[in-house]
Amino acid sequence: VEYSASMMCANYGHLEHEVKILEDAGIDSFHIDIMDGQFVPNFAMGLQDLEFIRKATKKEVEVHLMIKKPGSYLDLFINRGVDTIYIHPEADYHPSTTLQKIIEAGIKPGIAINPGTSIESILELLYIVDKVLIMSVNPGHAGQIYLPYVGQKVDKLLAMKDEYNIDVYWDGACGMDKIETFAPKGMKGFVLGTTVLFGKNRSYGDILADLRKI
Ligand code: S6P
Ligand code: MG
Repeated sequence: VEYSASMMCANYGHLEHEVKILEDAGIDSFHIDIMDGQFVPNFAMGLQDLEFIRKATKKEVEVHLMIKKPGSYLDLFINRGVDTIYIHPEADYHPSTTLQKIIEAGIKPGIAINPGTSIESILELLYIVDKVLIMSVNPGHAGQIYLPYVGQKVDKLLAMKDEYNIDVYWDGACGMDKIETFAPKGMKGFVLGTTVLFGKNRSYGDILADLRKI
């Protein structure tokens, strides 16, 4: 199971230190949430943050674009050493073209699926992408509560992962209970934010060690 740190939840006063201690704690990758105030009602993380974190670590960096028309802004994100780019299909007129461009840039393509978006509506895209980020909260903010109706859809997608050759990842309100439930069902990885990793009175190392026991 892979664990990714949702860096919008990190302590920005000591960002370099945060990256370092997350690495030492054994985090697998860094998750960068980019929000444009249009596709989602919030602003988060910018290119400078991405650049800073990219330079600070050799681990994988994944970019989660919560922006309108991601295809129009792709040039800003390729050639920055990122490993994965997730787009939201609803945000793009031609998500397949955008995903193709991501592939041509040598980056792993991914789609993020909102709680209210059906798998049926993005079925064809599953043939294009390697990774699917399933959202268990509406995108826009950290620290939200889990939307239980997403559970059924998660099960459905996990049952399809071998046929479509995709890896499924979880984003939003990820706690120990979700990992215990969905890792055995084949969830490849989890994005960790305020629910389980950040702002606790325990070290990242202790928390990740507990998660690794699952
Ligand atoms: C949500 C964003 C996520 C959050 C993550 C935070 O719009 O895409 O990556 O940062 O969910 O985790 P938590 O545990 O605070 O929900
Ligand atoms: Mg995210």
